[in-house]
Amino acid sequence: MHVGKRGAFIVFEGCDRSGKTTQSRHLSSVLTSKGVDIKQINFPDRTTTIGGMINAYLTNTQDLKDEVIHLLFSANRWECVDSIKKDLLAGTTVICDRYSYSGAAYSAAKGVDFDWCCAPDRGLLEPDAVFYLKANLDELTSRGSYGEERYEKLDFQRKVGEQFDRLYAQRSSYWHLLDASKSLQELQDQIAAVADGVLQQAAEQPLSTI
Ligand code: DGP
Ligand code: NA
Ligand code: NA
Repeated sequence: MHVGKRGAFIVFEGCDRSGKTTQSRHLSSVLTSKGVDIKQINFPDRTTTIGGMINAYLTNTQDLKDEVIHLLFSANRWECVDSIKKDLLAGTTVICDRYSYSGAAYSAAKGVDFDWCCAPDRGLLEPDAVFYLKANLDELTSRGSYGEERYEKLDFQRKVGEQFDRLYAQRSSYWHLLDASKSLQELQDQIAAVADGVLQQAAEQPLSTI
């Protein structure tokens, strides 16, 4: 294990189809080409047993109470915490597509109490940076229709967006707001400009928890 500087924990958040996945992959390849050791992950991690239950819910083969699926999404993050921590301490930068903020935003959008939604994720690792891709829902749908999964409906995505805005309003200093309607190139440049500083700062700071 590499002794010394830890890696940074970088999270991408936003509504479905806001471009998170494209941007997180792009940042991973940019940093990799600069010689940074990168691991890319995403939540939900559908490969675990809990992830399989989440997948059944999202693909509408299984119905679950709002509180139950909420806790499963949180448990899916908890089951990865040790591996994320190990990577960060070994000097690997972890780039993560969705995290606890999706947990709060999607369940609160259904009307579940916001503070209750945040509680199960307390104690998870705190990101060094959150890139919030704020989408204009009308522009997003003009790019094509949503998929078939449970949450992929315009009215629901609007509510999710309101909850992300609420999280942004009470944000910590490490949130970065990005206008998802900008061109891929503009977004890539904006993210890359922030990322170097994030890596440097993270290397000097101990890990903390939410
Ligand atoms: P994705 O693989 O990023 O498309 O995510 C699948 C769907 O699950 C997407 O609609 C967002 C939603 N989602 C992600 N994380 C959570 C969570 O923690 N709680 C809830 N309720 N939904 C989530
Ligand atoms: Na999706
Ligand atoms: Na994704």
